[in-house]
Amino acid sequence: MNSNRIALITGATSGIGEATACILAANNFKLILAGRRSDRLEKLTDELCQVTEVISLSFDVRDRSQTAHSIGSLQGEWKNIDVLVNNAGNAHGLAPIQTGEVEDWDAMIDINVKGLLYVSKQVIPGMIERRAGHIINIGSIAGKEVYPNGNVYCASKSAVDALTKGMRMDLNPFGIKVTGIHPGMVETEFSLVRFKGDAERAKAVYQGLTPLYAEDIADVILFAVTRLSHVVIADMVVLPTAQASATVLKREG
Ligand code: NDP
Ligand code: 8X3
Repeated sequence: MNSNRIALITGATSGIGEATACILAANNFKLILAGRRSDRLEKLTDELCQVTEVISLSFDVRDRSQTAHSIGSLQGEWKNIDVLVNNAGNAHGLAPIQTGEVEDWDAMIDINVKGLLYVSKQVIPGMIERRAGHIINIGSIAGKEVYPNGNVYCASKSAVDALTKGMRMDLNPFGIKVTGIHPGMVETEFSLVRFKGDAERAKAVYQGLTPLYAEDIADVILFAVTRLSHVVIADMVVLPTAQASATVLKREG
């Protein structure tokens, strides 16, 4: 079922994307790794080449023509993407709407929403032609619930949730599976990016509780992409045990 399928993973240079690359490689997927940081892409490609066939594409999902050019440059069998993991994304800032930075808003809408659309636009036609494929969109608990100061990030992930449902409907005639995976708190570079490199503030997010780790979400992604062909995991919210909702957390100490 999972032998030699080709998966394109965006945001493969760290966190959930990198962990997903590792687990899919170990499960016989061939990989196309994407992200902006080419040094990390090269390093991961070298590592995973020992396990499976891997190529990488370095592009910024905010740039529509770069995205089209990069994915359009795939040759031969690499054009036949079976699984697309739309994972690239981040939060930028955590501020009330009245003081939020417009640059942060642009980044979140451009990467989390428009970037996901630009990548999907390149991959969907081949899936339609082959009447097969699986798109995994990484949303967030923030797309299911709004929390104070989360405003635009929550809106961007709410858009991912809506797009996931819309894709599932529109691609239904072609036998294409669409899955939304919505993690709660996962300890990655996410908070470091959100707080613009402030390591102390980022560390405090996970203080006093056991968060999810990138491998936990990768595990769920593997589960979703290895169901039988008549089964689609439509939607999953995955939280650490210490988290009951976007705002209810059990911290020790
Ligand atoms: P990381 O910061 O570790 O990873 C983010 C990835 O996105 C990086 O590989 C980065 O690669 C890529 N990326 C960011 N901007 C761009 C861009 N403009 N073009 C191309 N790639 C880009 O965070 P996570 O692994 O935690 O995040 C992965 C996804 O999971 C995101 O969509 C995030 O919103 C979501 N999520 C995370 C949660 C968490 O608590 N960590 C919870 C819920 C959802 P590069 O910089 O090399 O381009
Ligand atoms: C990341 C989880 O709660 O920080 O999407 O928004 S949260």
